[in-house]
Amino acid sequence: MVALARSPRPLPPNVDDTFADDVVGGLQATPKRVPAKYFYDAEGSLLFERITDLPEYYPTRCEMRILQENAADIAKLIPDGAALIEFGSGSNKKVRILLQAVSKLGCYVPVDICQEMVEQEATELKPDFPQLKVLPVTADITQDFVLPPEAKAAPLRVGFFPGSTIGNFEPHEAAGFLRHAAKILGPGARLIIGADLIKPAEILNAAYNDAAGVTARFNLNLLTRINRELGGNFNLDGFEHHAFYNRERNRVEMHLASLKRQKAKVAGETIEFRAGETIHTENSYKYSIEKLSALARGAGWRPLQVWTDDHNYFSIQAFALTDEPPPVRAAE
Ligand code: AVI
Repeated sequence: MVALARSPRPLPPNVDDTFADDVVGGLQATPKRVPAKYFYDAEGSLLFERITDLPEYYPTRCEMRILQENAADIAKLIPDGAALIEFGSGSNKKVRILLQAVSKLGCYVPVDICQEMVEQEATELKPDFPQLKVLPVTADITQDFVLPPEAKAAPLRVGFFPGSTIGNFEPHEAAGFLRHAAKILGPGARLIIGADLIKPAEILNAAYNDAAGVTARFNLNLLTRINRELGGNFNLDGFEHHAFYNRERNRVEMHLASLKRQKAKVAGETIEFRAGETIHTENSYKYSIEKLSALARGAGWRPLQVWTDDHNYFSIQAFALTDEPPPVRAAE
């Protein structure tokens, strides 16, 4: 993403400057783009929850089924007294399956950028897991953050990163995240990752172009958010949701395509669109088991075990930190 000097733009009060810089910088770049993390305002988070229930969107159902069918096996990787750290925890429905299967967890640390969400989900676990020490942390999982002392003092830390969120990183960012997780979790750590697998294009195209149009609303909500928070004037009728599987790069791309030649103002800047020009809003990479293993190995993780569903649509992959330090890489 282009780093922009902070400009004295006429923004509505309380505007988040990073959001403004990322959006304006992305819309002034060629091709135009906006980082996918900005989908998740309150409305975007609700729409994403609806996506996870859509008949065409298989990942959540497949991952839940893999967790349910293999919970006892997966729980064996989480020894007594261990701290379970969930990266980007969001809703607690997946971790509940693990929590029911582990016997004596030291503590559970959900980490999420949204303080309200992470605290509310932690509170909701209380009635069902009264003995469990839940220590929520509000942090951006891609940045350094400090674990609570109980988690640091635990004999072992196990990371949990479900949902195939790793697929929304560029591959070099995914490798960077795996190295960063190794540093946060420390010696002897284990990591359990949910990752979507490569599969026929028809299934992927349907999953991101649902008949009810919820994914289209999720994508277009980004423009609504920009209009509201950055004083934008996008005409939502002038843009259309486009999603397709890019076979060469093993990723589903989401775009917002301009239906005509038009202009929009964002944070005081005028952005021009050609007819058919798109804003690239998301990549969702699909991995083979081997490719993710190779990425993890490069970050210092040794593959331990893999679980998949009957169709091989989705995978849960477990890794352990090797003793050798991860290879040093140039800054990403
Ligand atoms: C959150 N993430 C893993 C979803 C995905 O499938 O890449 C986001 C999403 N975008 C459109 N539908 C769902």
